[in-house]
Amino acid sequence: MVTTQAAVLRAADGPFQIETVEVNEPAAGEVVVQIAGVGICHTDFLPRTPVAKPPIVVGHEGAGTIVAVGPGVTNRAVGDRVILSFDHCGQCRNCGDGQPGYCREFWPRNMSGYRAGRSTTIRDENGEAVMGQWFGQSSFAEYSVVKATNTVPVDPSLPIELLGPLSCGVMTGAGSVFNSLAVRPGNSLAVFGTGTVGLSAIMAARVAGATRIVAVDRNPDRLALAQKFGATDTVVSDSGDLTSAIKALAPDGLDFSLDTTGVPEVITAAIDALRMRGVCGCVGVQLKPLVLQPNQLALGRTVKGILVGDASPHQLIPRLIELWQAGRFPFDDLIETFPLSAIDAAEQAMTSGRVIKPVLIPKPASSTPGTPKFTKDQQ
Ligand code: CXF
Ligand code: ZN
Repeated sequence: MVTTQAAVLRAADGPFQIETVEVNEPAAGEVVVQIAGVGICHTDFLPRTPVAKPPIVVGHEGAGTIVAVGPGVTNRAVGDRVILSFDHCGQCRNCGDGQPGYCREFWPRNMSGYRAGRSTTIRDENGEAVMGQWFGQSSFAEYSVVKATNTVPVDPSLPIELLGPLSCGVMTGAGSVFNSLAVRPGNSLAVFGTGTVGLSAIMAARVAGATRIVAVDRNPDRLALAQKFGATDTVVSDSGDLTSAIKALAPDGLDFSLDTTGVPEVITAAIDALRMRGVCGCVGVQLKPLVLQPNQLALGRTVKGILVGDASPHQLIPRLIELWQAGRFPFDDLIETFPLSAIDAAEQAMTSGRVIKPVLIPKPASSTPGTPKFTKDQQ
């Protein structure tokens, strides 16, 4: 085990607490990563709902340097820079189809906080189990135990501390445009909600050659940002009837729409924004029932649910990095960094809308990864 710091959520409505915890040495097929930076995603707040019970270490957009490898790991080595991705079984039909986001074990492997078999990787100072496998990584910590297969290697010259969001929010938005909707040159698209997922979708739509990209949000500042990333038109969503505002821009409707909000009324407007045979992608986490109006789908329209942008992280993340290096996908403009110890302020900055993508830095950039001192695991 290695003794280290982690942000532990002990109560659904409480603050995160920076605690000294013990992280296991890696088991077969696992590696230990010293986290250089980890993005906060709204899904990390699901343990504030009845989804996963505290105590838990969340965090699922981690990136850092491998400091230990477990038995049987041959394709990763100490010193490798990696982005951490979600867990999947690798055996089921959808994993075999290159769609790990639809793994039949996605929910227990990623949302329970435990490894398959319910063992944990983190214990607190009293030796009590803390859920340590949130999305297979629990990376709001200095060290994360993760399966080698869930790590995506990256060039060591890149700013690793900023790359974690590529594995969830950014990949979800970009993948929705490239994979799920398959936007082509000349297409038109409306994106509802301009957080990380929506803005990444807008950047991807510009890359894909969409000629009309309508950004919709309540926040005019966000819409200004959306224009910077490629939106050609903007609609303030609480300034009246959304459907009429979009119809005024595109009377025949748009080829595609993408809802990132999960709000049923917004999804309804996203469907209404479509032309005949248009496709609406729903990537927002929907907490209430969606009620469709008579004939809303009758025009040959499709409504499609999307998880993690229908993406394989090993394929899409390297492509996004190439686009970023070419100056065509400036996802790092969405990021503001915070020390891990300022996690509550970072959460507040995100939920208030001031910051789009907070990234937590567990240790100052000057501290170079070292070999952690593992003592014998008691499990
Ligand atoms: C999540 C969204 C809710 C279902 C599981 C995947 N994506 C990223 O946070
Ligand atoms: Zn996420």
